[in-house]
Amino acid sequence: MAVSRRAAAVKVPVEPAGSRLVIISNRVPSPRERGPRAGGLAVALQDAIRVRETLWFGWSGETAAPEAAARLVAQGPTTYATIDLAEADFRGFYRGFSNGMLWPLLHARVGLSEFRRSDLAAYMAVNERFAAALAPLLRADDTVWVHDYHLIPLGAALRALGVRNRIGFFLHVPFPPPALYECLPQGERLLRSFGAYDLIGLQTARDAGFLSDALAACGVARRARAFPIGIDPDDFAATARRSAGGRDTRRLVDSLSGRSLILGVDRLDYSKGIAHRIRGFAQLLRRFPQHRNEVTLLQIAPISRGDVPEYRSLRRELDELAGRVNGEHAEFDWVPLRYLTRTVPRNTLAGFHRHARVGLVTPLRDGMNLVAKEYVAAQNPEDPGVLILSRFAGAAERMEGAIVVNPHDPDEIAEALHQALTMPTEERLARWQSLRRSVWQDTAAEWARSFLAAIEVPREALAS
Ligand code: ADQ
Repeated sequence: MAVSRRAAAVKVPVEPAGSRLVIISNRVPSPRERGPRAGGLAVALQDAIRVRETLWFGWSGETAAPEAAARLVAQGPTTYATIDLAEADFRGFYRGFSNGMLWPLLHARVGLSEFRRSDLAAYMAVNERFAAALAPLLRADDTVWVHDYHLIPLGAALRALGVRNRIGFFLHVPFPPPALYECLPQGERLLRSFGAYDLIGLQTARDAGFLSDALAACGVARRARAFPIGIDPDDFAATARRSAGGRDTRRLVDSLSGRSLILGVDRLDYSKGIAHRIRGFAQLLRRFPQHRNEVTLLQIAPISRGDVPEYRSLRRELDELAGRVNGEHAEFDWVPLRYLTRTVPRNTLAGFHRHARVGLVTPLRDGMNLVAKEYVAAQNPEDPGVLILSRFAGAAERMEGAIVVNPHDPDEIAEALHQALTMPTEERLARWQSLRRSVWQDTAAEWARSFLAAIEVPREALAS
């Protein structure tokens, strides 16, 4: 592994086979994280970058007085290039505009969003800094692929520096209907910056439609297209099989004493609808008392963005709600809800998924939601569990076979849970077969392949 503080010092193959892929995401996994535990984008892109020379550029995750040039670390065919952010930039760009304004807005929670002109200025400035540090590293035939809401104006900032490469953009989170998007002050400025991209991808046809409408309304001649992200289902299924026989899953199973397991797995985020889910579960216990002392809901929700105020208040709300539900329903030999804010390793989770009779995935709004796909991949084909899925997860657009619910109605969640817990085997098998087809069709590898195939066409064929 070669480590260098300067671009010029890094050795790259003189004449690469084919053009290079350049990925830009807000966070670049640190060398320690780059492995089976990395999750997220690293997993989704692993097939694309395994065989192709790749430059992966982004924020190091560190706050420090920034240097102009990126730090480079080469690992196999991939070179990771990172820059630090100044503390003030981190606050304005990341905590402020990206996570305090854009995240809630794009998840249709305008009431939670907080706009400050200084945050928007930091957001634009950091995107310009990214562009200035990246541009000298680019080669003429690189394909550039920008990821997610932190970096919407990056393409335009690169163009302003004279970069003429193919540049694509993928938004991992939803896009709201134009009437909501309009709430964003200076929102047209961001929309116009989409005009710099040769290809714009979103998770679902519905979100692509909303963004295309917003772009058309402000005169940007670009249409967004749907590229549903997925997982590596064979890999996750194999991990689940292994892990289900391991020590942690056995301990979990023993502790349930024969009760059915309902499983929720999320980052602790208000978009995931965790409080609504717990209320739905409590409603199951009230309305369908035959399940009392027969089921356990295990909710695993490690803390994320703990320095953003809304996330701290969400945590307080969930602490109180979990205590109340257990106080009301627990018996001396049964605690209905197990609520963990600690992280559980991915491999262990895979075994838990396999054992869960019900996968309960009820976000209020979600770009895709990969947990739903992981739940399906982890099941035992002879005796699969049932997926309950919010209609507001992007995953619902192509996952027939789930019980689809509106998470705003606790009674609907309760009824779906009752249906799932009492579902005859043939129906469980038929639903899972249908879900399996979709998870094995819309994989991570296929997502990356189709996006890159759509952008790596002759210039004149690129959509305008
Ligand atoms: P996230 O909001 O992070 O991602 P999601 O798709 O549900 O959401 O999960 C991404 C990965 O994180 C999955 O591999 C999942 O297993 C893992 N994960 C989630 N909760 C976990 C937990 N408690 N412990 C360990 N691992 C956990 C964003 C968008 C999503 C979109 C993805 C990918 O918000 O809508 O599906 O990007 O594009």
